Parts: sequence; C-alpha cells; structure tokens
Amino acid sequence: MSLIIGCPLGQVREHHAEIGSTNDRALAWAREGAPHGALVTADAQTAGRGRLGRVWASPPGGLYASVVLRPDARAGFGAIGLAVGLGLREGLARWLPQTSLKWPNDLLCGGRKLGGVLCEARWYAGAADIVAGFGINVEQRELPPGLTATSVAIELSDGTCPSRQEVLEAALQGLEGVLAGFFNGGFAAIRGRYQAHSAVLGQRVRVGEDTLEAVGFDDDGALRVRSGAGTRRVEAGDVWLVDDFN
Ligand code: BT5
Repeated sequence: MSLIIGCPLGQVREHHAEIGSTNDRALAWAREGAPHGALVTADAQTAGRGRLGRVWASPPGGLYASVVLRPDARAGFGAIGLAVGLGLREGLARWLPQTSLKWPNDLLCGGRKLGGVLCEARWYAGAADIVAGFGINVEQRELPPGLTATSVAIELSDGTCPSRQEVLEAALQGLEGVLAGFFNGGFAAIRGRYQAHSAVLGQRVRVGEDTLEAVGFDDDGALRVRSGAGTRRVEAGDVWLVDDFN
C-alpha cells in the first residue's frame, strides 16, 4: 500500500457554524472531487452520527471534524478507525497523556468517553474515498445527562484547556503521523503503538453474553479474546469493560 505521503491534512478546509453532520458534508464533497486531506469542521452539529445509527451529541464547545482520505491502495481498510483513534490520541497526549483507546473507536479519559471516531468509505474502480470523522469534547463543562462522558476542560480542571483550534491542529498532526504508517503497513505497522494505549488489553470484556479476556489484536485490527475454550476473534460491534458494570 502507499499513501499520498507528505500531503498534509487540512490544506483545504471548510468550516460551518452549524451543520447536520460533517461526515455527510465530507462524503458529498469527496463525491464532488475533494482532494486528499480536505477537512470539514463545525461548531455544532444538528444530526451528529455515531455508529449503528447512534447519535453523537454535538453542542457548541466540542470539536466536530471530518477528513477526506484518498489512499492509493487496493487492500482493506478495516482497521482505519483504530488508526484514526490512535492518531487523535497522539495529538491529545500533550494535554492528556492518560487518554486511552477502547476498541473499536472510543477515546477514554478516566473511564469516560472523551471522543469517538466514525469512518465511512465509498469504493469505486479499486480505489476508495474514505471519510474519517471524529468528535472530541473540548470546552464543554457539562455534557448531556445520561452519558458517561468527559471533556478536555473537565479533565484539565486547572483551567489550562486548549482551544478547539489547538486541539484540531494537534489532532491533524497526530493523524498524519499514524496514517502514514497505517497506509503503508496496515494495522500491524501501528499495533505496538496502539496496544500501548489500549483500554481493553488484558482486561475482562463483555462480548454479547460472554465475559472474556482481551488478549491482543490481529493484523486486521480484530480483537482477540480468550475464554476457557481458547481464543477467538471479535471483528465488529462493541465490547464493554466488565469493570464498567461494577
Ligand atoms: C462514536 O460512535 O463514538 C462516533 C462518533 C463520531 C462523531 C463525529 S463528530 C464529526 C463526525 N460527524 C458525524 O456526524 N459524526 C462524526 P458510537 O461508538 O456509536 O458512540 C455513540 C455513543 O456515544 C452514543 O450512543 C452515546 O452513548 C455516546 N455519546 C454520544 N455523544 C457523546 C458525546 N458528545 N460525548 C461522549 N459520548 C457521547
């Protein structure tokens, strides 16, 4: 696989005070020919989306962004969401080095959700338009009730919260560093960095009805879990940290 290396993300940008979903806009822009790295951001979203039809609460104060990626590659991108999460974590680490990665796509701080990733792709003639969308709670001091969520401002209670712009630029830098490795060598090339910050590795996780130990990640990013009967792969869906239920 190769990447459009050296082409920084966010060279072409579009910002909205309010939008339905930055992912929808980036997908439409990609269809119209947006270049690799084209970035859509918004101060707030009225129809922010998570995975599987879930809602992403998107009030002012959060960072809502979607980047068009046009990797020159024919192989699978199944683990792109993991790579994006790792890139965001690396960007956030200067402020919140304790940020961890909960497979498949959550950024956690102190067991609470700080951010999430939603990658969507459109395939044509062996190439792909990928949109990597992410939401990070930045300046919010209160989050919608019912969510086990946190924000950069809540975590940095000493008032040193960076601006959304600073977080965005750091996130883009982190993404560039990780995606170059990922598009060239797949998940295996970034697995070591990913595992070092995994919130699930070595933990008991609930997968459907089962409680299992998360023991590793396969080359394609699938989670490997162990029970008495041996190990098996979890390729998609959600897992819950068992301690979340205590
Ligand atoms: C995600 O989905 O975590 C992916 C979120 C991606 C949002 C970005 S914002 C920019 C771009 N444009 C979009 O429309 N989307 C992307 P999922 O794993 O399905 O998690 C959704 C769940 O997270 C919800 O069901 C809530 O439980 C929780 N949640 C919703 N809003 C939250 C928030 N602001 N902070 C923390 N948790 C939240």
